[in-house]
Amino acid sequence: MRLRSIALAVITIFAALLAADAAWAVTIGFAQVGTESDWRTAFSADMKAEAARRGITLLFADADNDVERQRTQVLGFVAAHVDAVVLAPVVVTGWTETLQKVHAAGIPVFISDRAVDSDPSLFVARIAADFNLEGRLAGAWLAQATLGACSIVELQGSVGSEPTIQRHKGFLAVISQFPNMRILHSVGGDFTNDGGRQAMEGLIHSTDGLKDVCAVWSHNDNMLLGAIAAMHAAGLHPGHDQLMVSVDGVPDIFRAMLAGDSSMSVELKSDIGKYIFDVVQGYLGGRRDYPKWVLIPSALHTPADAAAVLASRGL
Ligand code: GZL
Repeated sequence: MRLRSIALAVITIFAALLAADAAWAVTIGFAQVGTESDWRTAFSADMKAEAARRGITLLFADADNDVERQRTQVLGFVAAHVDAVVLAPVVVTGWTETLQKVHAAGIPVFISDRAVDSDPSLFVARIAADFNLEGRLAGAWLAQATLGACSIVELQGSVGSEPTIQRHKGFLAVISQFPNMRILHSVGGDFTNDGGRQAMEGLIHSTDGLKDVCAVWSHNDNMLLGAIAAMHAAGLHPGHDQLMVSVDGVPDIFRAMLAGDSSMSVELKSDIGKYIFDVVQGYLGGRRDYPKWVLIPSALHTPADAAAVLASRGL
């Protein structure tokens, strides 16, 4: 009996050491889009902090919004023999050959945040919010706020990225149900403050000071914050003469709400490292029942809860 107890104890300790070693020794390559927005910066910081909390060795690559560079960085992870690749792809297209090479190397790929149009067999799962829903929520909020009558200018994110494609589609799907709601002009702003400011400067010029424009719909907060600066510089009154609607829920958009410059933002959670690493480590530990899309929820915020949201974040 005593021998049996000793054997059981040795097996238990060995299993625990193996598990600890597996958790400690995991090396993950994370291919990030860039530093184009406050949301992106927050997402990167969360991934690094969560990896550190879990004892994961995180190889972090910033593509600076350049998909060619990002493809090279992903192949660099293969050469480094990482245990897994997490990819936040700059754009949707052009990933199949790269993902086939990662797959051939026997390294699992997890798509985070944005999306790829490659065969889903080339990645384990995508952990991301529903960008089409974000567009629909923004469209529905605007429809109820304007009783279904509003001429809109749209600030579009990076061309070819999943959030740009789906937020536009979702927004249009809702407002097209209202005969008196229309997008007058769509201008690209690449998800940055400067991009939004420059786009708005052009729109102010081409619409004679946003005459007849009832609302600005922006694919992210940073472009809207840039647009707000341009409108103030032109002596216009964002949030008063035009409703100002966007996505992300970054701290400065809640401050803009409290200043009366922003009307609504659909929050995109940036602290998603825990969800991503749960899936990655679960898969490396043997779990095989993950859905192809692990959905992250979105919430809608207005000036009514802006102060509470900032307080809840200790800001
Ligand atoms: C969406 C994310 C978008 C953010 C922008 O998940 O990819 O990219 O909405 C960021 O702020 O640039």
